[in-house]
Amino acid sequence: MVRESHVLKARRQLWKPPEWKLLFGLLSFVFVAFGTGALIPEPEVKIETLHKPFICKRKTQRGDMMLVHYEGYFEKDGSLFHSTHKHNDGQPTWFTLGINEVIKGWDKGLVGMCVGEKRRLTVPPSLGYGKEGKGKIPPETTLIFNIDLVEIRNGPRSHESFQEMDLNDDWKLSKEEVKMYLKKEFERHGAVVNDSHHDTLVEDIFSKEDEDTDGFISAREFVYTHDEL
Ligand SMILES: [Ca+2]
Ligand SMILES: [Ca+2]
Repeated sequence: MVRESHVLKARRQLWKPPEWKLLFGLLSFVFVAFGTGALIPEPEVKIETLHKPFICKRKTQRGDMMLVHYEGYFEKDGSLFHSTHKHNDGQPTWFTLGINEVIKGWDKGLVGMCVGEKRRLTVPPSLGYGKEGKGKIPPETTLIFNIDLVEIRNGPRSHESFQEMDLNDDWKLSKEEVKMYLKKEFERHGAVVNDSHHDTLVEDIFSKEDEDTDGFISAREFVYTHDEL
């Protein structure tokens, strides 16, 4: 789950929901680190490739946005609990890979996937909805997903986004570069924010992303910081 800082919470209160929604993708790299891994090895997600397209120009990596159709079943009795074909007005759904936006089983099981590929994931409870369950999902439930990848786009944490932000191509982001990018994005979405707001936001981003506190966000810090793997 993405946790908001107090600054982001303040932003959300200032802006109307549609603007917030647009900005959410951009700001999703502002999230808090999770603790170090557990001592007991986690059960893995089982990945089966049901269909692999002949041509594959690009494979998914962490930070990419993925558009998928999927069906979710309970392993126990094989019953369907969700289908984008049936429940989502028949529309596929977007998410960003590898940033805890979706269950861990998806973040782990949908890397290296091609457009047109179909996978079946068997997700143990610890990589799904855990001991608590959620909504229709009872506690301690193993889930099976059939997932079709429809489209890949550059996400906010992709190398492509990094390159766009890194104006002088030195493979690290200065505060000025991050500020320029935010300003451009805010303007593009029609949000009016004054300079001091940008500064606060930049400071907030650096406090979380600049792990070695050298005053720059390196490519590694940008793409991989706070990933659990
Ligand atoms: Ca730079
Ligand atoms: Ca750094």
